[in-house]
Amino acid sequence: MLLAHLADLHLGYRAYHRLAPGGINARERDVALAFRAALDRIIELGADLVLVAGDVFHTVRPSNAAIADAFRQFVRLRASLPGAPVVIIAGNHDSPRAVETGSILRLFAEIPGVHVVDDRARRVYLEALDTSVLCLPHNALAGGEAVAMEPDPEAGTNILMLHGTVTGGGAEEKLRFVSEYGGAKVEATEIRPERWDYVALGHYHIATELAPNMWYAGGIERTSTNIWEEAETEKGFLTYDLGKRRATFHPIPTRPVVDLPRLSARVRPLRHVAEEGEPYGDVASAGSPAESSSGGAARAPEGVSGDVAGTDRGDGDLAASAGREPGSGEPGLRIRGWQYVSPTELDAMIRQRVESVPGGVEGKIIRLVIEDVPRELFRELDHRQIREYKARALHFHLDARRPEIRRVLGYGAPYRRRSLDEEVESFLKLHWQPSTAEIEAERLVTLAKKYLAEAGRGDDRDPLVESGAGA
Ligand SMILES: [Mn+2]
Repeated sequence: MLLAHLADLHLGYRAYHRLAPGGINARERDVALAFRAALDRIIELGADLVLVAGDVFHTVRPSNAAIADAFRQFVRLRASLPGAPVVIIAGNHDSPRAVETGSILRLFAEIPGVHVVDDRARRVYLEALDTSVLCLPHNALAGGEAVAMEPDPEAGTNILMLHGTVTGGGAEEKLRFVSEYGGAKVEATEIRPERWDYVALGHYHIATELAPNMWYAGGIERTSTNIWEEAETEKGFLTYDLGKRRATFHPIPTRPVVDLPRLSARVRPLRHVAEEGEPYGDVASAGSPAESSSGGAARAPEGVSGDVAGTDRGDGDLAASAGREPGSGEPGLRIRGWQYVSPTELDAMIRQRVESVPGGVEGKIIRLVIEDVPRELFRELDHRQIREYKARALHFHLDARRPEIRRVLGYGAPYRRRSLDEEVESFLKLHWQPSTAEIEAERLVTLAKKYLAEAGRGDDRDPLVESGAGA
C-alpha cells in the first residue's frame, strides 16, 4: 500500500499586492497551482490512500474562490483515484476558536470517500484497506484533554495523523525554526512511532523525518510567518510505501524565494581616526546632541525601507548631515561616530548582490538585508534602481536596518554612549529598589540580558508577510 501524505496546504494564502492575470493575488494563485501539481503527481503515482495533516486553508474563513477551487480539486482526486480514500484533519489555521463558527472543512466530507476530522479526536476505519487512521486535529490536542494514542488492535494497518509540534525525543534539533506559532505540543513519548505503521504530521512547514515512519510533510508552498526560513528547502509532499517501509519526498515546482547574503553599510568606528591623531567626536551629525545620548540611540533598529518619497538627491542634504572623511581620500560617510560606505558604494554592493541571483530577479521573491544603514545614507541611495528591482521581482524587499548602537560597545571604543544591555544593567544595579528580598539583582540582570538578546534575534520577520492574512 502506498500512502500519500500532504500537509499545510494553506490554500487561500495571500501576500504582497501583485495580481496574477484574472485579478487573483499572485501568491494565492501560486499556492493553488502547487496544490494542483501535488495532486497531479499523487494521481500519477497511483496512491492507495491520501492523508492531509491539517492547515488545508490559511484562514478559518477562506475566500469563496479558494473554497470552490479546493472542492473541485478534491473531487478531481477522488474521480482519478476511485480506490483511494482521502482523510483530512484540521490544523490551527483552519480551526475556528468559537464552536459556532463551524469548520469549512466539513464541506469536503460531502464528497464520497473523503473523511474529515475537524474537532475532536476520532478514529477513521477504512474497510477496503483494513486501515485505521487515528486523527488528532489541532483542537483535539489544544483542548488540554488527554488523548489516548493507541493503535487499533483489530486493524491490519495503523496510522496516526496529527497537527502540532512534536517535542522531546530529539525533535527540537530537527525542527530548527519556530516559524509557525499556535501549534499544540505533543510529546514524542506519547506517540511512540514504533507502535504505528506510519505517523503523518502536520504544522512544521519543512519536510522533516522524525523517525523512518514519522514525518512532517512540510508545506506545498512557502506560506510561513517567516518565509525566509523556508527559502533554502524544497516544498512538496511525501509518499510512504507500507510494504517496503520507505518514505519518499516528492518536490513540486514553486516560486523561487531568495534571501540574499546580508550586507553591512558600516566600515569602522571612528575611534581609529581618533587614534590617528584626529579629534575624537561626532562629525557633523545630523542628529541633535540628544540623539547621540543613550536614550535616543539605544532604540531598537527599525527598517527604513518603507516609504522613501521626497528623496532629494544632490541637494546638499547629505553634506549637511554627514561629513566626508576629511583628507583621507577614502570615500564614505562619517555619521555619529562611525564611518560608513558612500551611497555610490552601497548602490554598487546592492547591484552586485541582486545581479548574483542566477536567472535574474524576474518573478522571484527576494530579500536583501543591509545592516547599519543610517537614514542619511538610505536617503541618498539610487531609489530609481531599487524601484526597478521591485518592478522586476514579484517582491523585492530591501530591508535596510538602522545602525544598532549596542554593537558599538563591543569594540571597547572610547564612547560614553551605552548599549541597551548596559543601560538595563546599570539601572537594575544602581537605581532600582527590589520590592522583595527574594529578588537577586545579579540573576535579574542575567535574565534581562538573555531576554534582550532573544528580542534582538527576533527581528527578521517580514512585515509584509506578517500582515498578509491571519496569524
Ligand atoms: Mn501550517
